[in-house]
Amino acid sequence: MKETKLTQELPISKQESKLYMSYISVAFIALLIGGLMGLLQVFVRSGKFTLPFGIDYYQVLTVHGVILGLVLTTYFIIGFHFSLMGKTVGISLKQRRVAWVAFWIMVMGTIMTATTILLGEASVLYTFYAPLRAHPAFYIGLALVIIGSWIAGFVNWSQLAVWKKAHRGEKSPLLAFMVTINTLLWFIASLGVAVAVLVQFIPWSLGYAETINVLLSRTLFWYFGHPLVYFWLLPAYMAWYAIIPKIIGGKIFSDSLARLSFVLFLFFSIPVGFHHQLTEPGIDSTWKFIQVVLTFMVIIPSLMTAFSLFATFETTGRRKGGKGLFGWFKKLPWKDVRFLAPFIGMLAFIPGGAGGIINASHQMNAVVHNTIWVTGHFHLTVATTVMLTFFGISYWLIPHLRGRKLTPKLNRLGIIQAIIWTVGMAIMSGAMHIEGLLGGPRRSSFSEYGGGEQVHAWIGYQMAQAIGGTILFIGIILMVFIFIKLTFFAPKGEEDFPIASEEEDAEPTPPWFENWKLWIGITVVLILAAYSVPVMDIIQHSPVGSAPFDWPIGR
Ligand code: HAS
Repeated sequence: MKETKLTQELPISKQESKLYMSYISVAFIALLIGGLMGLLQVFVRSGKFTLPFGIDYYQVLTVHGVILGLVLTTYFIIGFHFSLMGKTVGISLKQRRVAWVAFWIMVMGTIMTATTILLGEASVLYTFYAPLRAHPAFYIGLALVIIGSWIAGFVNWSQLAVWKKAHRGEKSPLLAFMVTINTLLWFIASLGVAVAVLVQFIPWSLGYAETINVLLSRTLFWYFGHPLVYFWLLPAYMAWYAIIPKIIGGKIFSDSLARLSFVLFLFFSIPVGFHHQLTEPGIDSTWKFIQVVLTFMVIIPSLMTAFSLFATFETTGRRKGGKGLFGWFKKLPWKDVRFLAPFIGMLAFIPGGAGGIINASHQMNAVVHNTIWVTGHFHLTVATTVMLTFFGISYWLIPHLRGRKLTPKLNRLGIIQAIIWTVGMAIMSGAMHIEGLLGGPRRSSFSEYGGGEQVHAWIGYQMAQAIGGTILFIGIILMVFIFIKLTFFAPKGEEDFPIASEEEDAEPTPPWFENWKLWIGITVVLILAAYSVPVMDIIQHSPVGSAPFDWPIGR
């Protein structure tokens, strides 16, 4: 197989920039709205604040989860995917038009879903667990968002296919390969939630079905829900593997290792949803055990990533003259926010990942499940590791797309933003972890639980969460300010789109990495092996389904 330059770079036209920026702008609007909801939540949970105008806590919590967990992430990721594909394999006029169709379908779906939540007709949280029922427009809106995201993924696949036709026998650019894996993962995973929404939730919420199979709906949700977290994580890994080395003046440690870790994510991120259902009755413990084993397999590509990044950092630091055991560390560009923000994200993933391993361990899950520990876990992983990396990407991507420069002043402001985020999140997420270990529940408004003894131990940590949450909200305001500056007001100029090349002495990438049929085949076999029997069992042996509950109960 011929080796192509890893840094194959194509110019991005104004029309393309407009498309990519549209996706990314929705993400930043979502950040502001979702962040404000987060602030209200921590205030309510401190016990010192009640929501005005009869606004319901669970309505606010639903906006927070849906808009940050589903809207912000999906739009930013699709905008980032398109930029990477546009830069490495190109986009045709027709593909761009279809990408706009995807965007508007997603926007329509988002508006439908958001309206139902704001009208108080869908306070069902982002997991929309049955038997809580939302207005049908909530589910229809979600289905539209998913359909739009599929269309965007199909465009990405066709972009790679066109490139491959024109470059027969060459390996695909690393970033295009990674985007293809992530869109495949998303498509296969979201089939589960699409089936739940179309076959179960929509007919049930419209009144065509009287009851719903609760266990089946949750199983289909988590079939989607866990790979969802890797759909968030992999774009961060794309930046860690292929962008950060260029920013620090280094090279990619190994193209093959990076591809292998992405392929392993495709295999192991989907057949593991039961680790979210370890306390759920109705699923045989053998199948839970099998999926826990597979969960431990999905840790391996993250450990490979950690190893590869350490290697890149050390090699680059030493090349720059770093001496001794840790001298290389000082040579990293600490004053460059494009590096610092994602680096803090990497550091946060060390305790974040360790927390995940605790969650996945069956016995320990019994201690933390449904406590606010889990909320602490995902604020470290998605809200710190992933978000700080997305911010790090924004500092070069937005000026690149807008034909502007990241000025030293904005760089400094970005560093302050990253520090504020780190301090706020350390306080908030730390307090959540500890309160969770003391039994504090998640997904719940403030309550004194009839003056129970245990509750006293939680109050101090809930206050700490309010303090951490307030600091974080300041971080959000600052980030939105930087986004506006970078988009509209930063001086005109050219900002680099930093794509790294591989170390010269790395082994060539084996051709079998392009064997997509093999990767998809193994993924499907693993999914069928982990899910067929338990899902049949759930369908055949579930108790009678549940009638709907509307929130507030008795409405
Ligand atoms: Fe998780 C619950 C298990 C990773 C997000 N997780 C959640 C929920 C979310 C979430 C949103 O098994 C809540 C869902 C809900 O609403 O109920 N999680 C794991 C495991 C991992 C993991 C095993 N989670 C993530 C990531 C997320 C995320 C990533 C978002 C992006 N999680 C669980 C389980 C639950 C759960 C259970 C259910 C709990 C329950 O009972 O409800 C693993 O993927 C983690 C592996 C990661 C590592 C870390 C590798 C470290 C790296 C950094 C290297 C640092 C460097 C810095 C290089 C092993 C790669 C260099 C430093 C120098 C000094 C130079």
